Amino acid sequence: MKITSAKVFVGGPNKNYVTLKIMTSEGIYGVGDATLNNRETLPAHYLEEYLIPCLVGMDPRNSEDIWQYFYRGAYFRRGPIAMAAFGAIDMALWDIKGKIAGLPVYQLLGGKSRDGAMLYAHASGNDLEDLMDSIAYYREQGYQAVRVQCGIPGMPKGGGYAVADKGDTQNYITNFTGNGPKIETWNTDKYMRYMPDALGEIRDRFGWDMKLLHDVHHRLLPREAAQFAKEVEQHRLYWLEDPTPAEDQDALAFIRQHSTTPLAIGEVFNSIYDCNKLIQSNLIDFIRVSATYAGGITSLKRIVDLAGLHNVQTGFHGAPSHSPISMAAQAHINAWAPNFGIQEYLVLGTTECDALFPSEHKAQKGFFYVSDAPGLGVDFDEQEAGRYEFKRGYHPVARLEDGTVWNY
Ligand code: KDG
Ligand code: MG
Repeated sequence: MKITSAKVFVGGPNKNYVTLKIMTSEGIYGVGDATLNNRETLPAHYLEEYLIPCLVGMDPRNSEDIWQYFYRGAYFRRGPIAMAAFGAIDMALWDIKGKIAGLPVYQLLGGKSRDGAMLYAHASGNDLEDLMDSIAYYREQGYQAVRVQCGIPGMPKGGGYAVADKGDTQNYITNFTGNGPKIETWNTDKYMRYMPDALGEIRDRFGWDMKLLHDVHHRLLPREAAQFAKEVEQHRLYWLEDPTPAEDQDALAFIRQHSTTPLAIGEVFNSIYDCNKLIQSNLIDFIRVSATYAGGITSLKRIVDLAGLHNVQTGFHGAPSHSPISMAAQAHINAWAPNFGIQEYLVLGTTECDALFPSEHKAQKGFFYVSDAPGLGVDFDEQEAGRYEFKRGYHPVARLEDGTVWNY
């Protein structure tokens, strides 16, 4: 069995999804996702110009060897562009492997450890009341876990940390204004004064059964994050996400010394080496990597196994920054992983997205039920893809009130 050709498509409903399709001599094909949010053309070019020419003629069943060949062969290792490109190839090869075996990918990983995987939704609002309505809406839909973000009084409305993620599309294309990204203003003092009590009010309104998650989006300094984590301990968050920028991993040790609020990190990580120290030193509780940015199923499974050794649970990234193919790859790992925690969920469910990526996977009442179709269980409709073209988009950039650039 040989790989005969591969194609890359860029585009989608309100998102530039980067989709790889690998064809084989037996007529079986596999699909993978290389959507690097707001830098989408880069993994697409990497695939087209460097990787696909090497792939043609390889045996698609040797997914581990192919992963190592590209990872070590690049010489310059890691990085989100390369890892997204390798990730797409790896997902497509697992898809092919499952189709050859006639089995869903979770069976190749070790079978099911659970029926449905718990999801969390993004509840958000321009102010606290608006956020309360959003939480109530998701609770009515059956969700038992929500990420809660709201606008902060005295800060401009629509801050990315609060509401850019509202809705199902997370349409970063609209953040493109004139020559570049939208600018958002951030004020740590106002946030620190407001948010802990707001979390308390949410807890009072919705009780202890609702799992509450909160994402600081890398905005605090270590001492501020430690103080925040200590103050919100009483509200028993399911997790506090990205309290500080993850490059400074020692900051997590400092936060840990002051609080037992569970910490979730890793949506910007792209390899096991980014997670290694945090996991082995028990500095985090949830690992937030994704199949796309962290190099596919082969690489993600290694991270999950390492995490399991140290009682760290999974909480994979699931914003629509990457496509339903990546979500499907994660769904198979979620079905199997003994240390599964929770899955972020916003991707599937829009009519256009479902038409582009048809699948039998189901999100129902706050749980994700993986399809039993062979392979990843998600397809890619090339004809439908013809409706879309690449549109440049940016993440917003955050600045303090005096103009200083801050962490988005
Ligand atoms: O591309 C960046 C987004 O995926 C990110 O802003 C979403 O923080 C995020 C989250 O937790 O989903
Ligand atoms: Mg996040």
